[in-house]
Amino acid sequence: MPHTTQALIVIDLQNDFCPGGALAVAGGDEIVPRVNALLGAFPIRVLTQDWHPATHASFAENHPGAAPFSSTEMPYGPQVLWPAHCVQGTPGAAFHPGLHTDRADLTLRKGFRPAIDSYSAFFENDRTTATGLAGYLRERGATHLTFAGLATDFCVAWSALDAVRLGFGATVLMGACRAIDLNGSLAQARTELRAAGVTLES
Ligand code: VGL
Ligand code: ZN
Repeated sequence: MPHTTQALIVIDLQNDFCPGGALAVAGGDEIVPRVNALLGAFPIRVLTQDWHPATHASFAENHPGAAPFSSTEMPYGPQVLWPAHCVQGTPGAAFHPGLHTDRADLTLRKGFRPAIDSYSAFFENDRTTATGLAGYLRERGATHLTFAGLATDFCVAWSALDAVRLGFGATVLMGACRAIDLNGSLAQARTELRAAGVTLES
């Protein structure tokens, strides 16, 4: 039997994605106790942190006349325009105060390039700029990745899909995630995750 080394990847469990935040995900804060328990149970533990400059191209306010949650064309393809969120150094970009961040081995920041969004923890939305996480996990010997966090249908789904493309096994703990669900994005994400061979568990 080949040996499997498990890593937990907690996606963007930050104030702006929790109730009261700038891009609040319904029930986003409810997953904190479960994620804390998971952080105590995995040998490799990574947190990701959405980390945008105020000038970020994914913010509707940086596109005169554009409404939040509308879509635009970037040089790399379609991009949803979000309310400004997770601006570097602001309270909204901080992790939820109940999250046991001290248990993490690595915090990986993403989305810091002004012109490119980064939903996935592995590649930015141009699908070619790497974050470095794959190299970190390979050097630590990780072979199977378990995902939790926010939001199911954006950063969690894109990360899990990239994990499989990169040759890792991938599981999404749906009950340890919450979704934005923009125009059917949650149902679409479930379909794509299953088709790619990602295991969906509760
Ligand atoms: C996310 C939209 C914009 C996420 C991040 O963490 O799912 N969604 N930035
Ligand atoms: Zn973002």
